[in-house]
Amino acid sequence: MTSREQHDRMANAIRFLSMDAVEKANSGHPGLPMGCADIATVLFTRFLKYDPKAPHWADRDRFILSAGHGSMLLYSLLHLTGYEDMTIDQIKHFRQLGSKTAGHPEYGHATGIETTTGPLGQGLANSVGFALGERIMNAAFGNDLVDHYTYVLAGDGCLMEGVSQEAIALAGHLKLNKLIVFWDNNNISIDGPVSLADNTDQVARFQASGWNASHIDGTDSEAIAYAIEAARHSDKPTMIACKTTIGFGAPTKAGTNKAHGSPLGPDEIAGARKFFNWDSPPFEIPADILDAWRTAGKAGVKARTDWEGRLAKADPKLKAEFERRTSGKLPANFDSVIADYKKKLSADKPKVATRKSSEMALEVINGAVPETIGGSADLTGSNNTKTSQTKNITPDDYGQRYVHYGIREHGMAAAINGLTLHGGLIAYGGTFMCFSDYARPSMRLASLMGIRSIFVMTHDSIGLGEDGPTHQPVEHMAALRAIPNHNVFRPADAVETAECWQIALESEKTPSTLALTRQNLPTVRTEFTEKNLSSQGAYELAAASGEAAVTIFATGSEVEIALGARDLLEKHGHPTRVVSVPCFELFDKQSDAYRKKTIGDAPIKMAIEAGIRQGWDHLIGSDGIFIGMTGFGASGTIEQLYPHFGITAEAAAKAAEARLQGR
Ligand SMILES: Cc1ncc(C[n+]2csc(CCOP(=O)(O)OP(=O)(O)O)c2C)c(N)n1
Repeated sequence: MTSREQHDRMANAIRFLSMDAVEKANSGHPGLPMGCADIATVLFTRFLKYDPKAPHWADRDRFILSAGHGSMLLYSLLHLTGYEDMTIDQIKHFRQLGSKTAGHPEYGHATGIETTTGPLGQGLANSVGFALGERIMNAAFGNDLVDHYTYVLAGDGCLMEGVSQEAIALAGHLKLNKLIVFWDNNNISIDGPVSLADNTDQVARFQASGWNASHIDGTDSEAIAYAIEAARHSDKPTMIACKTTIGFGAPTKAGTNKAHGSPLGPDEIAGARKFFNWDSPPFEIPADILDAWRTAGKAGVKARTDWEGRLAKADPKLKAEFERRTSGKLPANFDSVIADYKKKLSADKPKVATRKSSEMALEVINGAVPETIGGSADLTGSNNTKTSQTKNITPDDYGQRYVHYGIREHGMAAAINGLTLHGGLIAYGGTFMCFSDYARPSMRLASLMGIRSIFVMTHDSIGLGEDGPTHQPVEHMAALRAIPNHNVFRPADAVETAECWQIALESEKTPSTLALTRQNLPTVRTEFTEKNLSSQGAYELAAASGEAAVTIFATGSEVEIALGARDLLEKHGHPTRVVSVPCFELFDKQSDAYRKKTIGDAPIKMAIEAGIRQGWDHLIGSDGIFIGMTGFGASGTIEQLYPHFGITAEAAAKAAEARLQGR
């Protein structure tokens, strides 16, 4: 049992590492680590199940620093508890180029960082996915293999962000009782006191969303321990409102916004050294305190080795499946399942919307890949995200595979990231493409983290018809393509849809968005190919009858229009080829030779996509012809809208011919 004095000195080690690292970097946020050091010390020395020597241990408790600006709190903990890659040198190089100690915690930089945080609210919203993932994996593999908590430290900023409401409502609804959130209740944000902008009774708010919530003194180690103990035995998620002081110990800046986000300066730091009676120089931890921390960091070894013993003794099939799923590898027969399915599609030639093609592909995928977890933000029937295998996950049955996320696109995307990061699961969720804007902050983070989150975005153009311009994406393809490391797919038919799903599932380090139509489309890939042609990003779908005068590039629903335009142009004696472009990002990754060959050297290059032109010039050149949208859409039938906006085979052929004649 740690004495109060020992606890205090251990907490002070966090405080000094943090304030000294910020000082050396001449940038960063000392206030949060200084205020929350007691909470972190109690958690990491008395409750958290972890082993720094086995940081990827599947059944570890997760700790998520949602208030990512307080990154030095996490880095200090990782160093003190003995994570090998978090050396004192890394701490000294806080925020420097090439260090693991980035300004905000970044997933993949150092072990022990469970998710990237910094955009406030994201970590809290991810944690719903982590906690749900734990319950789903527990239902699949039992208490012996999966039984852990998800702890979160969130600040005022996290709780003010809208996504937090989506997250806490979902967690409360799903009764994720192993989710425990500490709120750093310090009444300070950047502009000053929180009361400048907010007077919410946070405890009442969480309680109203189905949580346990109570106030404690966030510097009282016994109160913290008592609250955690109670939370661990609760049948609801728990929020512990911890009264703290930002920059605790800094003589004049404590309790003020001056301690939030800039170095404290030598005088304040000297004052803090006096206040805490801490005479070690910067980056030196007294040997007995470092020892105590390292001992705490070893406390989980027994739990980890016991767990390994249970895994070794588990039924061999269960063990193999657990290991496969947590390694992120797909079942061995996955590729052949998709190839067989593609063969069938090329023979059947269905004429269905790609959202329906997606459902058909998912029916096959969900049958072969038991770790997929589907969902939708209240548009299940429109997004076609549910299949025969995916029944509803409820608080009484986590052993199912479908999440009704409610009308919470942002919360859904963040939870998908959390499910993905938890491990053992492949999560996808749907909404209307236009509302990808509502999910975008989490989609961007999926890309930054390099994880396999999958976003299903249906109703991908004016083709959705009468719902009108509020619902018609126009700039969304361009906007999503602008996110680095994000595969944005717009498949043209059922075969391409199956191929795009295959790539999405196989892309372990890149999230995917599938842009899917509401309107029916013919099968254009009528000849079976074993090879996944969509994986090249773009490929020649129809060759010209002679030396090509025109190349038409198109995506999704406009591939049919491109083929129609080709027919007209060929009839008029202009050899024309059509290139289907299901994914810009993947095409950009092809060899120069392949790109050159696919773009070709036809004198007229044209692109057809029912969205804005932005991004297309790199295929058609700035003098290429673009058939698409130049502004918002309109309400009307699909039969009216395409001609109204000039997106037809006739209009495309006419534009090409006009250009040919002008030559
Ligand atoms: C989405 C988002 N908006 C704005 C910011 C910039 N920002 C960083 S910290 C912060 C204030 C947070 O206040 P609080 O959570 O109370 O943290 P504390 O001051 O207690 O450290 C803001 C606005 C951000 N990181 N993320």
